[in-house]
Parts: sequence; C-alpha cells; structure tokens
Amino acid sequence: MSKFDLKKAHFATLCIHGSGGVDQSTGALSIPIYQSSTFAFKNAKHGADIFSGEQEGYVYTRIGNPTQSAFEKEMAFLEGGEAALAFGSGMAAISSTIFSLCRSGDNFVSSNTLYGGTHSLFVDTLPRLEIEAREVDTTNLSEIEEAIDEKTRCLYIETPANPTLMISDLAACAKIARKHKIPLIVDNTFSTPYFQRPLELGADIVIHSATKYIGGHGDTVAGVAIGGKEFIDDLRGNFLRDLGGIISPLNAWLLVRGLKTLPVRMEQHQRNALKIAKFLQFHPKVDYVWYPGLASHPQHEIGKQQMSGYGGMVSFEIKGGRKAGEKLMNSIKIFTLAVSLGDVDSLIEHPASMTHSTYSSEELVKVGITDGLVRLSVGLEDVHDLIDDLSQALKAIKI
Ligand code: LCS
Repeated sequence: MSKFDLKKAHFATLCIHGSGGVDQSTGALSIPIYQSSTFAFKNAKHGADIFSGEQEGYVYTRIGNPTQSAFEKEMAFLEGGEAALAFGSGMAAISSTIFSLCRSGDNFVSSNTLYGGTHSLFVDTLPRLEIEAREVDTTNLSEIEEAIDEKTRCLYIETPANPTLMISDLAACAKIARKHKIPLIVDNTFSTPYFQRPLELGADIVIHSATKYIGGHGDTVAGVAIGGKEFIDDLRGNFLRDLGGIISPLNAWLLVRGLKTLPVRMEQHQRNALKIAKFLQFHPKVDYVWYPGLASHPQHEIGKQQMSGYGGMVSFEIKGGRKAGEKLMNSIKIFTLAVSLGDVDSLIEHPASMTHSTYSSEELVKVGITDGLVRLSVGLEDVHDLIDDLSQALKAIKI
C-alpha cells in the first residue's frame, strides 16, 4: 500500500494515523509497546555511532523509545510544531522546560492563575534555586510588560486558566514576547490542539498535562512539550536524560490510543459542558458561571478569536459559600468527587481546599478562587443524567 502524505492530512486523520500507522515489521495495526529498557547494537561501531550522533537509533529508554517516539511524532503534528518530547507527568514537562531556559539569578513572567502544582513549583520550589517567577494577571497586557526586565527569560501562560477559565490573548502575548526576544510558553491542557493551537498564534513552546484530555480516560499520568527541534533536542539531551522524568512505554501507548478519539471526545465534552453551563447560569442557587463559551465570560470575545471551541471545564460560584459547596459535593451521585480533569467520567472538586490549596488565602482572593467556587470536569455521560444529578444536589442545599 502506498504511503499517505500526513502533511496534507486534516486533524482527525492525524489523530488516527499521525503516530506512524501500521507497524512495518509485523503488520500490527496498533503500535507495539516496546517494553524494553535497553536496545542492542549491531556491532561496536554501530553503538559508538549512535552515541556520537552519526547514526540515529535507540540506546536506552530514559533517552528514547519507539513507543514514546510514536506519541511525540503525533503531538508534534497535532500542535504544528517541529518536534515534541514526552515526560512522566505534566509537572516534569513544565519543570524541565523552565530549567532549560532559566539559570540562577534569572526571572520569568507567568500567569497568576495556574494549576496549583504549577503555582507551587513557581513560588515555592524555584526560588530555592534563585529563579524568580513573576506572577501577574496575564489578561492585562500592561502587567506583563511592566514585569519584564533584562533578566526575564520567558513568558509562561496558562489559558484557559485552571480553575477560573480566564483567557489570555495569545497573539498579543506573543507580540510582547517577540519584542523582548523571549520565548512564549503556553500550557494548552484545557483546550488541547483540537480547540487551540498556540504555535500558530505565535507561541514558541506548548506544554500539556497529557494526563487530561490527551489520554482522556483517567488512567495515565504524563506530560509533553512541543516546540522547535533545537529546543526539544536540548530538552531531551540535557534535561530529560539528566533529570530522568520519563514516560513509560505503556503510558505512551495509552496516549497514542487516547488521541485516536480526541476530536469526537472534545466535541462531546464541549456539547455537554455548554448545556451544563447554561443550566447553572440561571439556577437560583448559583451566583456566577465561568465558562468561556458563555457571552457573559469576561474574555469570551478573545476566546472566540483564538479557540475553535471552549472545552469541557465549567466552574461556578455557589450561593452560600464553602458550606453550600460541601453539601453539593456530598450530595452528588454521578459526578465523582475527585481532582484531575479531562476524563470520560465527570468529576467535581473544590479548588480552594484541593487543587489550589497551594495558594495562600491572600493569593486565592487575588485570583478569584473563592470558597464558593466549584469546578466541574464535564465528562461524556448523557447530559440529561448530569443535569438531573446537579439539580438534585443543588436542591439538597438549604440556604
Ligand atoms: N497544567 C495544568 C493546566 C493542569 O491542570 C495540571 C494538573 C498540570 C499542568 C500538571 O500535570 P500533571 O503533572 O498532573 O500531569 N492538574 C490537575 C488538576 O486540576 N487536578 O489534579 C491535577
């Protein structure tokens, strides 16, 4: 069979064929899981040539593995980047990327609304290495400009942000980064490349917690960085090799499998999320709904320009604060009370006491993560059942 030119393929075709298709040596339709720590050389010269870079080949799974490569190749296609590198978690991808760009004495500018683990890395751990994260409201471009100085090495944006779904204007952020000759890094976990392609908007590096929509089934922790070949080669050759935050071949395979259904999953996550956001928007026990697809979202217009869809995450402010939120979470039946997101199962959690408990009380107030904020990761169950479930749990709250 002649080979299809993947460069001409549309997104859904790449999701199925982008990892390389049928295994040429065995005919296996599904890419083999190369569960091997090491790879034999044909002879001494072959080994030495691979080590010196004169020949391509696999050496040791901490440095590269064919199942990992299949996932990386596919992610590079989907994000429109030259190359990609898989990691054992989203946090490994984020920390390795920052280590590759910043040295002691440097700073970088980042969104102030971030996944709580990223915030903790930025404000608790990196200062120990004398790397300063300057967290600002990146929906306000002048705050970004004011924070940049001659020691700033990159701009880090999470959009839509976890958990308030604030949207930063990526084309405008890229313009600022270019002006100051620093790379723009975008955490694209919430949108996935199906709804948002930051590299096309001027970003230099994209990061995912692949644990979420990329895997999609709540069974794998993983991360990935996508960018220029030179940057990814440095990341692999120095930071992955030396820090060792690698993905296992089995997990890489689970992600390749997950990606095959990414477009249909994302469409359905979004359809369900929009219906739930609209149901909550006019519910008497709800104060406010944060969903980028609603016209009431403060950056709805920017979202419309830079995203082709709004995803499956919905946050809302419940009347009656923490106590009402606890009652809701204890009364819910189909949604699972759990952190993480992007799974086929619907999940519910309380950011202030769970995913974002790494923020101080002052920081929580500043970024709008209130005690009454509840976050939903809307899954793929029938939306009528999800709305009925939320309805009965809201009814159980006495305010
Ligand atoms: N980036 C975003 C936007 C995230 O939401 C997370 C994890 C990470 C990076 C880190 O990825 P990991 O190392 O977990 O693969 N977010 C989580 C959350 O909201 N609940 O549990 C984990």
